[in-house]
Amino acid sequence: CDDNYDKSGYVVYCPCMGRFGNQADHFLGVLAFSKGLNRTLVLPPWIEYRYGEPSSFQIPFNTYFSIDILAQYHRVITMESFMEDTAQLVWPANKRTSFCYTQRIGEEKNSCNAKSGNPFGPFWDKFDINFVKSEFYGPLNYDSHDKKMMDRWKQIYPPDTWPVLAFTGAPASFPVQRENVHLHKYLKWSVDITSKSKQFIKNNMSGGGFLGLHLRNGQDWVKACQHVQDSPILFAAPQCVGYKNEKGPLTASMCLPKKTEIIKQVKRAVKKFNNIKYVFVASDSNHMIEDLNVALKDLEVSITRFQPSNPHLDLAILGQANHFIGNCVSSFSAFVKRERDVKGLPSEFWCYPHR
Ligand code: GFB
Repeated sequence: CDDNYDKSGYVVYCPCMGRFGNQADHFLGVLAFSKGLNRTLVLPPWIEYRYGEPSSFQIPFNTYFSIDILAQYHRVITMESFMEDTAQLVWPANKRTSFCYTQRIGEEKNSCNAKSGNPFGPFWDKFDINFVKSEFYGPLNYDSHDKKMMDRWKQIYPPDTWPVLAFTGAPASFPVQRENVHLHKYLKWSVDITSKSKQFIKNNMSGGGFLGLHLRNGQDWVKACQHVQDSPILFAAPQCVGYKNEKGPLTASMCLPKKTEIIKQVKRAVKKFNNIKYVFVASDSNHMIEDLNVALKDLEVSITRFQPSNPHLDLAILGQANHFIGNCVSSFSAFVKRERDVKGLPSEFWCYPHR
């Protein structure tokens, strides 16, 4: 029926920056922003990159997360449903404006160039979306905890004239704003991810507790960690050192711990939690299985990993560990830490706090 849409409007966006951890940080901000504007949030697919593939892939939001739980916090709809059922009513093809803070470099002058480059183009193309206009929303910002700011958005872009605000990139900060961290409690794994992760734990780690490790150590990370000295709040580092670096400093070992540091910290954790019978290792590159086997042989623990590599199952398994050691700087680790905080499970970080 023609009336079956949200008169308070919608927020649409492309999660166009970074990989899963970055997109998840942004997501919590956009959730808060949509609530602040009282607009339905259109849940975008997650954007993924596969080794050797030039383009990006879009994975429906609910492949990984339960929508029912999110709906307990705020009105949401998947991008697939929105485009199929609602867009023709509220967002006809000749009314599609892209929002950006200020113009973006691309083919057109004075434009958001919302579809220039990867993943921008493939994202909107997936839904056959083209934009007829750009709207620069600067100097407005997306701090949903600033009520005056939210009121300005509502005044300048009222939903009857602007039923859909479609953002070129996530209207949210990275890393996630401190005030929005708690929203992670509405991000629950889908039935599929939950049951696969539980099955793995049952098949491979039954009869004892397990320690979860996140080892972020691929070449991109080695390079990124070279910036630690000039960037005291690099990526997700505020989760350890504070948003103003008040709990600093950020050290090279926190970003890329040495093998000796890893082994020392793992041994200490296994001894401290005396129910640990397994060590589960997640990594983008080197799982250090052999090193850990040798180093932990007297502690009677088995070391395991998920194969073939699956980031979401790694995350879901780490979220259920009896104890977790993660990386201060990685937003992938930050995801696990937030989920564990929601559940009241303990976590620590490589080489932090400084001893
Ligand atoms: O998630 P993410 O934004 O975290 O990006 P960071 C890292 C990606 O690497 C993940 C893979 O999305 C995964 O695809 N990855 C990392 C892993 N750790 C694991 C793991 O334990 N298991 C598996 N299976 N995959 C930042 C980027 O990464 O790294 C920044 O987001 C930038 O944009 C920087 O590129 C260098 O915050 O760790």
